[in-house]
Amino acid sequence: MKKNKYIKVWVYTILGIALLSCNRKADTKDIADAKVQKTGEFWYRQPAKEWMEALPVGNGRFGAMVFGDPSHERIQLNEDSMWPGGPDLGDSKGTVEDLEYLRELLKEGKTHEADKEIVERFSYKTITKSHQTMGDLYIDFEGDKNIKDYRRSLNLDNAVVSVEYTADGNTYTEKVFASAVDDVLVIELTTTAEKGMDLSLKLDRPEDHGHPTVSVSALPSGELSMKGTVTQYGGAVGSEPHSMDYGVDFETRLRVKHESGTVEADKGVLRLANVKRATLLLAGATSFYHDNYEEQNTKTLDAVRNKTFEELLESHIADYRKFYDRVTLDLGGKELDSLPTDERLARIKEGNDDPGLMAKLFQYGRYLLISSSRPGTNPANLQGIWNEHIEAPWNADYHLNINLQMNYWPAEVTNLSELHQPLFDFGDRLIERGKITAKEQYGINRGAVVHHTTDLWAPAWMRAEKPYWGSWIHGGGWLAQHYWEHYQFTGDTAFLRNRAYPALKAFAGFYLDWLVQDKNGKWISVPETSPENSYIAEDGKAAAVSAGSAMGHQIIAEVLENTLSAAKDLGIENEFTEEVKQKRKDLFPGVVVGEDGRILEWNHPYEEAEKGHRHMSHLYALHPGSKITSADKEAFEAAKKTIGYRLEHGGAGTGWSRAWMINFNARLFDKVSAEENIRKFLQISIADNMFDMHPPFQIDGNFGYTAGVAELLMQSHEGFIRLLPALPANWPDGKVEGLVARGNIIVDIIWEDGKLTALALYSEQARTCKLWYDGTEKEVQLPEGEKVWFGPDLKKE
Ligand code: FUC
Repeated sequence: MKKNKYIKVWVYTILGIALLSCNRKADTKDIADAKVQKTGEFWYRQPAKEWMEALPVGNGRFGAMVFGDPSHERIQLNEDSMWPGGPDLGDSKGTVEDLEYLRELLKEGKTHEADKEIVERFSYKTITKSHQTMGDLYIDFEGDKNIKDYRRSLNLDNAVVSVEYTADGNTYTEKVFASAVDDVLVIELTTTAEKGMDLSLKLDRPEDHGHPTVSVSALPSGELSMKGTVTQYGGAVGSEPHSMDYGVDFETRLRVKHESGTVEADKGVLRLANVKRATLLLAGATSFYHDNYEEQNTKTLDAVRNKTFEELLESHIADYRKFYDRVTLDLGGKELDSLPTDERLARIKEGNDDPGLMAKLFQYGRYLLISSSRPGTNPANLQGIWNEHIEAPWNADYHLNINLQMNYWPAEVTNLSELHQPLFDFGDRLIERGKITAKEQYGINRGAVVHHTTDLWAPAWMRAEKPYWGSWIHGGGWLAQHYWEHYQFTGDTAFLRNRAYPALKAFAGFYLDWLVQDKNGKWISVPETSPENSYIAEDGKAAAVSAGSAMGHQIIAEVLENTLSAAKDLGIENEFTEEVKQKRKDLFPGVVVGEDGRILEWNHPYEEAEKGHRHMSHLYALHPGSKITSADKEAFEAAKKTIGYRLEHGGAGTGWSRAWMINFNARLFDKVSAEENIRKFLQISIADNMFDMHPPFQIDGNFGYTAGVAELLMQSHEGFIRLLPALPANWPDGKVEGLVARGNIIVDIIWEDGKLTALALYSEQARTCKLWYDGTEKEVQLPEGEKVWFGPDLKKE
């Protein structure tokens, strides 16, 4: 791949954009062809039989899974605020005395009692609520069709799902997209058949333990309306049996536009006869966002009344590409694009290579973030927004001991910084609740604590039926990293002042009062756990709660250090920062290398109950933290050993754990393991619709993979830009454009035979920047707002 070829692609790109923006009425084909296709599509020769074969669309808040069934089509609907429960905080659990008691137990070595007491005394009994489906749109086509040449696809360049087939010499099409600009789900059905199509449209929603959850009616306007309240039957742990927990109210509204034929409402079903083309417009709103959510749907649908399908599509694509087009990744392998995606995946499972599909999977992570997290929406949950359940696995909630954070690992480095915003909005709500929890549960008045799971209502309390997974206090400390990194990447000082510093200060404040001094004068965190592992206590039995843990101290160290750096950049120096400095200085170290050369997971060299545990918490400082680098040889080597040991004992078994492993491999410059783990990720953890599987479906692995691929190509956490630090050998030639390095530097890299051939850097501001490639270090000057090219020797071209 030569630079001039690369420039040519850019010229086409610019031409494409110009074409898109010129003021003429475009038709669908024009729009799709207007630009050189970059990533292409996932495609299949058959409809989805299972939900995990269906294809997702979303506008950040509202979306769907499209099955593409030509006879009985199912469009499963989702909205990100479909939760039971409400913003009531409920009773807090635990007191300062309880905390003291627990610390005493640990001092006396009564670990098993501590495990029991922490749950008894602190665990809040209300269960985390489950995110729920918004229901389904069913499209039933009448008559048998002799279907041929069936094709179903998700175009990643345009964010459109398409279905196409012929029957009896006529062509049928379906196109589905979720527009963020117009806030509607759009479905277009067409046929070339002279007599058109006969079909019926039905909205429905699963029951909650036998209780109906919606009522559907045809409105005088000819629209179909599905209304309900999100419920959670069986409510809360410890509540009355059969009680019902009520949550947000919602309405889903369907309007149909059609060419030729007729549309009639018949008892909550819309019947279309002899239509040659129909555009279905769906709006979905809830009381979480709008007091009058029905009126909101009317507004939404009225606003698009006079827009044609082509106009809706055109503005959808332009809006989507604003984000998506910022990054391209070419690893070759286009020749396999003629094979359906499920066949390509099957080939990988048989041991074949497919860098082209690996590149698409990278872009899919970006596609999924654009589709499930937009400014103003809720953050992407364990399933993004895509969930067909009333009670989803792990409630499709927000797990804070890696999962929610992993969702946002690709946000900055893959040039989607704005899409990080929902995490900060949610984080700020958690901080408010976490201040109350800190005060009521632990008697700490100057800070916030957030435990390990939460839901739409942002409770910060401890929910720990089992201590090893629930009694963990660093959900907030880990989130603080994201506030800091957003500032590191963007340099946005207003964000630092108004959002990041207050967040850091809240968690640092909590830690200052939480830490206790051990007999050597070191500040330690008690009680601790190492998610979600246990250790073998002195009596040979597994225990979870401990005095100190590697991850706890690594997170605390990071929060304290970032608080100080933030304060410095803001010119803040006071008693608080002085105390942070002191406690950081005497904090018990988070990275301690044991006698066998591995990093200790707890303060003592305990044996792990699960040696191959999926959580590799004691490597937080390697990734997503940035404390362990090759500059510290001992810790760097110990990290390698720690990973090797986990893997030898069956580690990285779940999708997200494997994705984390790829990020570790990148940070350890281990391209051989990276190649192997990427292959295993696709072989074991990727479903036919390219969703990550824990199993079951969990979207964190998709996002973690995308971040991992970026880290293999470029890193910037060491104060300089490291180029191609761990390029897998099966990606010998390639090109990446638009990655972002800390300091808001846009990085394009071209490589051949595994060697960098050209590099381009762009910065809005004139600045100095340090580069590293293959042992060569160089300081370069970047002019303001101008792309600069460098050769393999890092000299300007
Ligand atoms: C964490 C993990 C589990 C799962 C759950 C949603 O608790 O340990 O593997 O991913 O979150």
